[in-house]
Amino acid sequence: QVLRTRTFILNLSVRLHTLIQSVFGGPVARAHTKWNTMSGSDPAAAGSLSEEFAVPAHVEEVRSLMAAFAEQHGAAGRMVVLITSGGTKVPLESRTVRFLDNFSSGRRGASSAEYFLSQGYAVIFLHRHRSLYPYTRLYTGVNLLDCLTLEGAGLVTVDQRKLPNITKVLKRYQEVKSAGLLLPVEFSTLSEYLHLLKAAAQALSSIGSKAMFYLAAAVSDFYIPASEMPEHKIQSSNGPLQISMKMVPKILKPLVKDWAPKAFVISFKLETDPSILLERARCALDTYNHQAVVANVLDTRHGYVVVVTKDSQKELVLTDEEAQREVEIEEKIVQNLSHAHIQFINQKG
Ligand code: 9Z3
Repeated sequence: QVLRTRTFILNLSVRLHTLIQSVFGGPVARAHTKWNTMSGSDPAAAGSLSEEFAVPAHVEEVRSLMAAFAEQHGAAGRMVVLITSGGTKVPLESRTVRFLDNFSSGRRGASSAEYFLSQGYAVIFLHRHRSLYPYTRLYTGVNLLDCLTLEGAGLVTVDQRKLPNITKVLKRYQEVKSAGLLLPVEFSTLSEYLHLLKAAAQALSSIGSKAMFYLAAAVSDFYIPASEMPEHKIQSSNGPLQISMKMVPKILKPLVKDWAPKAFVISFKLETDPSILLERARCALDTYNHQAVVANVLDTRHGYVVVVTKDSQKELVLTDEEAQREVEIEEKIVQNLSHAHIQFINQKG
């Protein structure tokens, strides 16, 4: 199958880490990939995950952190949401110079995390390394050094006019951090994403219906198995590149059926052609049997989504007036879903 570049961005460069994220960002569980040599198992079977996809070296450590987080907040009567956010990276070479990326800035996941925290949830934020992060996302367009003045003798002052609402945002960020309500976990590659999501599902199984999965990450449907991947950088002197990719196993199936059968699970469906969106969303719901699909079109995702469930279809729209007041559609999505989650818990117990 020849690679179609329509839904991917071929990313040849490593993105720069923004200074502001390193200053404000909290401690993060970082995934380091250890490549195994793997071959020929059935990718459709979720049991074969470790055979086809390299296991991140510290998955067990992250699993324990997530399990302790879920237990602690579950015991305190809190609901816990696992948010996935950002795009997955699919390497083309083992010693990776080039990779395929799925489009996602991480804005939806990062802003949703803030609204879930406001609704009283504890949040596990499984996000792509260097994608947008709760609270710091509000300052991504700002060069931090332009906001600071060196006053001498180790004293630095901040120009608050250049960091809108910084006092309020910082206060909220520190409240969330000191209450231990946000657990950030990072992924970069598709393999890391798949293994960490499986570990999260197992870690959250102890709190049953109090767990929500909010799967906003943009996940590749295609990958190159490590056994078929060249070790070294592909040489352009060999002529034009043709890549054959395999289908990624549908992780939602075992997640809903085996790993977290009592949880409230929400997936996102992204299309560029609006005419097939709802049919694709319904198809996902029928296939995976989870609770809801949030359907969106790439160009209009900031102002319009449809929450599709087995027996309902709810359009969420930002009016011009709301957009002007900088209301975010994620506030409406989170309100809708947290309400549905409470009903779900009341029914299931
Ligand atoms: C989404 O559809 C998200 O809403 C976006 C958010 C990625 C569009 P941003 O991060 O964008 O705010 O820039 N996520 C799911 C995308 C996805 O990969 N879905 C798969 C599919 O549509 C699996 S259900 O087939």
